[in-house]
Amino acid sequence: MQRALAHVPLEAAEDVAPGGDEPLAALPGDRAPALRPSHRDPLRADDGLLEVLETARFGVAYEPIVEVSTGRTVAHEALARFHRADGALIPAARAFAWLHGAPALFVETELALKRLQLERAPGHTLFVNLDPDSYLGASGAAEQFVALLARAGLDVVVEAIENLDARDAVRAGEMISGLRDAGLPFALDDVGAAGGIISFEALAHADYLKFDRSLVPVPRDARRLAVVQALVGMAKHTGARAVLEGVETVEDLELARELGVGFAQGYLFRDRFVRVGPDAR
Ligand SMILES: [Ca+2]
Ligand SMILES: [Ca+2]
Repeated sequence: MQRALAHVPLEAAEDVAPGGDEPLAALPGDRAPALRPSHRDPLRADDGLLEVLETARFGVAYEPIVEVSTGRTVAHEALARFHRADGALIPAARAFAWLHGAPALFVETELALKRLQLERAPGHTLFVNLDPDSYLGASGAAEQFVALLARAGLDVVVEAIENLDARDAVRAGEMISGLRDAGLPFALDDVGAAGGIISFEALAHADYLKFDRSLVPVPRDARRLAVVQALVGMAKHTGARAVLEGVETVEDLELARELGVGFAQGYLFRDRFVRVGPDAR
């Protein structure tokens, strides 16, 4: 599934606060919070973000997805990075929250981000995050995303970010149908995260289930683990592969093994992170 790791070792934290790396567990990933445009002031929201967007100062953090049984990197997840000219990073979640209020710019930005992520992919299998609000954000956007991702010359898996309310769930469903029609595999992201919505449709057809990092911290709740075990058992029947996110320690990796989860992702593998900055092109 994956060729040799030519780019190892580098790094690419899930997110990096201005000034340094942070462990993955503390960070929300590429998932944009449910911040609505009415809740923000566009002027105050601009802490250099507009300039970053206008000058396309984008980067990518690639996190390895590791096969538990062999320790091999089998794929990477691409995470968007927003670099100010002074070198500081604007947190991705903040940037995406702002972009939700500017749909056309959101689509344009996401297309540029995806192009970069595909172009610089460190391996043959790449997981990319796609938000229904960008997928459906403009007329013709869905077709552009599908064309870009399906013709990438890579094995692309689309991580479907599910949102918080019923209307968003409908949009997520629409995106998942579109991806399936295009033959693009998809991963259900952040399974088990508080506030997530998982439909039977999504569960039945997902190619990957990515279990949310909130599952990992100790003390581990026996009933939640039982739910995960049942989902892993279900995945064996549907043919989906399971990924445990937020793996930070060898004990976390052991948890993945015990649960029968085939793949792991997280800060434990930080020596294999790969980062591409805006000036690397
Ligand atoms: Ca993701
Ligand atoms: Ca995730």
